[in-house]
Amino acid sequence: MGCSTMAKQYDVLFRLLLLGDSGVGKTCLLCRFTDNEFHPSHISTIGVDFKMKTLVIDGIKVRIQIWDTAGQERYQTITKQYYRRAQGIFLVYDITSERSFQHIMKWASDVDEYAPDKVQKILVGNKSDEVDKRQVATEQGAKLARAYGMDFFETSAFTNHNITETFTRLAEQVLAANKKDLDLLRISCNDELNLAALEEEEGLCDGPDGDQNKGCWC
Ligand SMILES: Nc1nc2c(ncn2[C@@H]2O[C@H](COP(=O)(O)OP(=O)(O)O)[C@@H](O)[C@H]2O)c(=O)[nH]1
Ligand SMILES: [Mg+2]
Repeated sequence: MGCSTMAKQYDVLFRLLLLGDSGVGKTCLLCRFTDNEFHPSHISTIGVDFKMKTLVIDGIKVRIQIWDTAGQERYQTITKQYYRRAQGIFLVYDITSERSFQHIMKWASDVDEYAPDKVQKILVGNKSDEVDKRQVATEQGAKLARAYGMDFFETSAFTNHNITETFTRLAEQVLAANKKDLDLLRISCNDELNLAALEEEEGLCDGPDGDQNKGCWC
């Protein structure tokens, strides 16, 4: 495997996916995390393809590419391809919607079926600011997460509650799950961390130059 001499903007690139029913706040979570913006009135069927953000975890520059669904979740036309490339998945429900919580089981079974075995998952109960409209108790979310062996956060894209924590936690989990591969690469590349080569060798070239955030339509 080649060790590029070009300086990298990041050490490793991971793909994360936002899954959950339409309207739970996936697009808002993403816009809050990457741009610290909240647009209450945006059209819910319109989403972004993906947005990027770099985090530094244990001294490693982790660039995360977070994929949203642009309304496909409504019509259940999310392709298998979309799952296959994911290293981490957010399973998102809305604490004011019992239905969205029940559907987590369906989303989780799709993940089991289509995503790679070592994919990391995290359960997210969004809209925690909506205290009067709550239909799903915190304990219900925590219990489901325990049953699935996932971490769990309640978030609010509106108030910015737990947003950074949730995205960082999943990125940390993905990093830990891929640590063995990263260490191998690190050895083969001597002193230069060139973990992005992992991605490039898979033919998934999203170079640091070509990965500007796509326009957010929200
Ligand atoms: N109160 C509240 N509303 C939210 C929150 N996140 C999203 N929303 C609203 O929920 C609706 C659906 O959000 P959106 O991000 O489009 O959901 P998506 O279909 O899952 O992408 C919009 O009207 C948002 O303003 C939140 O944390 N709190
Ligand atoms: Mg959306």
